[in-house]
Amino acid sequence: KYVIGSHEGGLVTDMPSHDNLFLYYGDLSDFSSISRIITTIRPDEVYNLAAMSDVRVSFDIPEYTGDVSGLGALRVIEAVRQAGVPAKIYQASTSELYGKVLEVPQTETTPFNPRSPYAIAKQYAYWMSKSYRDGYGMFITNGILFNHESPRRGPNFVTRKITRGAAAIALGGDRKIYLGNLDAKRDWGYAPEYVEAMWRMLQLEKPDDYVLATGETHTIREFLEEAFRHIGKRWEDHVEIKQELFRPSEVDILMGDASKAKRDLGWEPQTTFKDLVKLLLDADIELAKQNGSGQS
Ligand code: F7E
Repeated sequence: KYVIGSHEGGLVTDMPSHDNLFLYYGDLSDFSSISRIITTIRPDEVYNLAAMSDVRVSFDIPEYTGDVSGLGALRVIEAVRQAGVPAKIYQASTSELYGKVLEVPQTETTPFNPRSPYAIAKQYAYWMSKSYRDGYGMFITNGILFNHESPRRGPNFVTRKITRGAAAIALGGDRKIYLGNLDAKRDWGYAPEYVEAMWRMLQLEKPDDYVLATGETHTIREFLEEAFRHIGKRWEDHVEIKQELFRPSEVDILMGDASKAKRDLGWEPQTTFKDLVKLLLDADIELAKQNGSGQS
């Protein structure tokens, strides 16, 4: 619900602020709030990273997801257009657009085949971005990001769910981790590297769309194996499968080819799968220690 800007007007007063960072209250489902912020700040760059981003939850609240993740993007773009601000816009597109994939690996030219209300909302946002770029000549770029993880990942996503659980177990907690489909394959990268590439996209002369991915794919089971290898335990002793955590329709395999980003942005991911699992796990072990052993 907060929009970050670099201008003091309309500041949210109950949030901590920093010398060059100001927070405004806004809501993607409310055009007037977005429009007011854009008109007040007159930004040079807009990064629309807001969404109802939990794919499984999008099956429970499809209408809300369409409103925020789909129409919400249109509200941002339209607010910029109406304000007449020459802002460059980054739209957070997603590998979920590929859905039941029609090609492996996926590139910027792979056809979309979305399988969830989340992915369909994001497809609307993707095409709106393209349409305003072509129709109005606006600088709008779609970053088609494959899964990007960090210690800040919400605990409802699979990587964090596993590393939080494994950290608690490592510190002696008697804990079960409840999971759904372990066979799905994901291309997981390290989020800060992806954010650097988002910024690079907006420094280009001409807007375009870019896949950001590592080019490697691993099952959820492999993630579990790697995390539990670090703590010297067997994941099979701590994981229980729950039917309700399966999705009505699954995206089975995601694996991206980021050659275009390498060519135009000079971007290449640095963090390997093994490094990523270790980094996420170490952060959760540290957090669990601070919160008291096994309590994270
Ligand atoms: O699921 C499987 C699940 O929720 C990954 C979002 O940021 O990345 C993210 O979407 C896989 C799926 O992420 C559990 O079925 C098994 O196959 O961590 P996730 P996601 O759906 O890939 C894309 C790029 C986005 O754009 C999204 O906004 O893991 N899985 N068991 C599970 N997943 C969850 N969450 N919880 C489980 O218990």
